[in-house]
Amino acid sequence: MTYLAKPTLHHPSLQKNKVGYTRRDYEGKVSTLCAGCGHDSVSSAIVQACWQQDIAPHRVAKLSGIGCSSKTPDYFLGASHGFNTVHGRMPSVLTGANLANRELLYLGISGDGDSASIGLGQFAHAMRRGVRMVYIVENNGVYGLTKGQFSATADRGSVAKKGATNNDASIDLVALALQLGATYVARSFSGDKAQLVPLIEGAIRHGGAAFIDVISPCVAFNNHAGSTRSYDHVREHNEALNRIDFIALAAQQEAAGDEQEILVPQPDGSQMRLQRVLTDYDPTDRLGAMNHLQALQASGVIPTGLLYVDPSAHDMHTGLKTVATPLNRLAERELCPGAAVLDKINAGLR
Ligand SMILES: Cc1ncc(C[n+]2csc(CCOP(=O)(O)OP(=O)(O)O)c2C)c(N)n1
Ligand code: SF4
Ligand SMILES: [Mg+2]
Repeated sequence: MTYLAKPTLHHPSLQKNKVGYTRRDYEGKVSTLCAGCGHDSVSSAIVQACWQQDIAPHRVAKLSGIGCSSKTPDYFLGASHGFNTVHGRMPSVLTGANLANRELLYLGISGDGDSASIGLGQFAHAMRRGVRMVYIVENNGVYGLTKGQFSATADRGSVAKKGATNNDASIDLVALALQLGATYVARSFSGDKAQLVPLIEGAIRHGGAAFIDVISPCVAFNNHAGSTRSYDHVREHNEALNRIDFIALAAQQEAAGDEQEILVPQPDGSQMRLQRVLTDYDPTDRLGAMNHLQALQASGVIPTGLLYVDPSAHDMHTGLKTVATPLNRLAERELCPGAAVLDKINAGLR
């Protein structure tokens, strides 16, 4: 039942982060998802990442669509702003909120049905506009909430719980995000928190559109033999390309230790250390990444890790030249500067 709140009493000795909050302060209500659902592990990774990144909970806006995945914002960051939108419409509502106030951290939580079917157009435009956000798709290959129909990300040839085979080609959201211009693109697995938490942290720090496709098994409808989104299948075929670590803000920028290490500058002046696992993979080369991923996927591998990052990314506001101050802090004089200013704008458009 979604109204179940967790006890708010904290043990006084719980460790606090730099902004004075314990990890418990980032939790939400008690989850009502099926026991073992991958989505709960993603929620827990979000809690961990926000706490470790010292983000004050009230500085976060979490938005979602419809689905089991889209229910999860109720289960983390209970003290943050939240908006559960219509099915597939999270990206446009998030874009509008971001335009009104760019000072918040925007977390967009969606499912493969929500983003790859009804919301595909919305997903595409949020990526190409470079909306600064952490966009997470909890990808289980099915519509979990409506009892397990194949979603558009289900692999061709994969078999449903009741035995039907999926004959349709699948939509690869990572390939789409790369093609559409997202500047931080990653894939992970809900069962690998050690990989997922730093990927979310990297996305939080990123200066543009960050997309993470998290394979998040549905234990009720898509965790059987023949499924390519089951825990067993993903554990067997998952291949990490790299591992992320962060180097705190230092007076002097560090140099890469060896050729296995790539240092990616962050908007706050710190550096992200990427430890390559696959030696010839360069995550700063968009075209190379697209080719490499296609080749790996064709051989049955599920490549995970930070697949692409543009260290010099900028967001939608840069292109639109919008005012930096959140709209709710502008006074009437700034919002309605008068007829003379309007005349000048009109004259400039003639
Ligand atoms: C406009 C509209 N169409 C269809 C539905 C029915 N519906 C609810 S959730 C859902 C799909 C959810 O799948 P996904 O986004 O993958 O989330 P999951 O439950 O798998 O986490 C659908 C089709 C709806 N709620 N609204
Ligand atoms: S139906 Fe599937 S996606 Fe929904 S809560 Fe249960 S396991 Fe998770
Ligand atoms: Mg789904």
